[in-house]
Order: sequence, then structure tokens, then C-alpha cells
Amino acid sequence: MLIVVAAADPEPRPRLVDRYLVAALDAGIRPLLVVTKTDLADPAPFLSHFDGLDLRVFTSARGEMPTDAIGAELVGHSTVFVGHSGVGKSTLVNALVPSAGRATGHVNQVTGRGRHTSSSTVSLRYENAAGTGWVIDTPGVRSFGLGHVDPANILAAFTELAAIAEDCPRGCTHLVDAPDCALIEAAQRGELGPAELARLDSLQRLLQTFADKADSRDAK
Ligand SMILES: Nc1nc2c(ncn2[C@@H]2O[C@H](COP(=O)(O)OP(=O)(O)OP(=O)(O)O)[C@@H](O)[C@H]2O)c(=O)[nH]1
Ligand SMILES: [Mg+2]
Ligand SMILES: [Zn+2]
Repeated sequence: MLIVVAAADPEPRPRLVDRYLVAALDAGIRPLLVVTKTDLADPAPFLSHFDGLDLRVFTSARGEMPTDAIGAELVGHSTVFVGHSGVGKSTLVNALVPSAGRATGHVNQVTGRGRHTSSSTVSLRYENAAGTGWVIDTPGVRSFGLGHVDPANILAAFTELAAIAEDCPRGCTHLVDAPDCALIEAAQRGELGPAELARLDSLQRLLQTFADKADSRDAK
């Protein structure tokens, strides 16, 4: 799953990305993130939300698209490009697969929303010197609701934290208010370094995303 967000126009939404990450981790799909339109805004403040994650991040700007680096990740996989309308999914697809001819659209300057230029999902064959893969361009979404998610699958993506969580009480949510959570206790005892603390933050945010899923359909 290649999650596409724009640094600006439309504004990036960390919560949408969190929900895509939860869905990908739950399904055992490797997520990748690309921030487009870095010619319009600095992506660093937005990207700081994802410091604690093992997430391959690309940045892309008009005239400076990282097609070789993204392409290297596409070989041997089927990769679905997801994100809000107007973030530049089809623009990237056209750069990766020059014969794709996907229509690209404008972002409405009043609403800040894309025009839902792509109305259907298409699979296109990607090829470079190393091999081939499939690129799937999808229509932009307004929101992304989560179905059933197993929190154990999210925790498993955080290997070193999962080892500590083996000492948690049965059914522990590992959320910030979880009683006797071994992760929280390890943090309070100062046993986690700065990187692990950042990862614990990310883990708790993703687990909270899942816990909140009942009302996530309304969130942008
Ligand atoms: N400034 C700038 N504009 C970009 C960049 N990437 C894409 N755009 C523009 O953003 C607009 C929307 O791009 P699309 O590729 O149609 O976006 P999309 O994500 O496919 O949108 P939907 O098909 O509606 O979901 C177009 O006008 C693109 O030219 C970029 O890196 N910088
Ligand atoms: Mg499109
Ligand atoms: Zn716990």
C-alpha cells in the first residue's frame, strides 16, 4: 500500500494516514508513504507524526518525482496507491508508467478538495531493469473507515515492544490508561530509550485509532 498525501493543497491529515497504516499492518501489508507537493510546503512537520514507525517515506515535488526509488519498491509486488482526491496519485502513476495516460485534475481553491478526477480503479504494469510489478491507481477517498482489526496484528509490527508486552495482563489494550500495562510500566521505570518511547507513542496512537473506529467514518 502506497499512502499518498500532499504536503499542501489539500492539507495533509495524519489521522487518515493512521487509519491506512492500521489497515495495512492488520492485513500484513507493507505500507509506504509518499508526501507529494513538497514544492508547495515543507513536509517535515507532518512527517514528525510518523517518527516512531518503520515506514519507508518518499517525498515528491513537481519536476522532482522519486520514480526510481519508488519503482524499486514496486518490483515483485502489487501496490495500491491510496489517498485523498487531488494529492497526486495519478500524477505519480503517470510518471512511473509513462503509457498509463491517467487523467489528472485540479484542487478546488475554495474547498481545498480534489475533484475526484479518477473515478475507477486500474491496474497497470510497472517495469524497470530489475523486473516488473503492478501499480493500482484508485479514486481519491473522502474518509476511510476501518472494519475489524486485531490489535495483536498492530502490536506485532512493533517487534521489540511486542516482546515487552508479553508481560501485560491478558486482554491489555496497551492504551495510555491501560492498568498494569507492561509497556507503560517499562516507560515509567525509564527502561525505554527515546526511540522506543517514540515508537510506543506511535503504537498507542494506532491502537487508539482502532479503538476509535466506531466514529472514524466521519473523520477526515
Ligand atoms: N505543485 C504540485 N502539484 C502537483 C504535484 N503532484 C501532483 N500535482 C497536481 O495536483 C493535481 C491533482 O493531481 P492528480 O494526480 O489528479 O491527483 P489524484 O490523487 O489522482 O486525484 P483523484 O484522481 O481525484 O483521486 C494536479 O493538478 C497535479 O498536477 C506536485 O508534486 N506538486
Ligand atoms: Mg487520480
Ligand atoms: Zn499492555
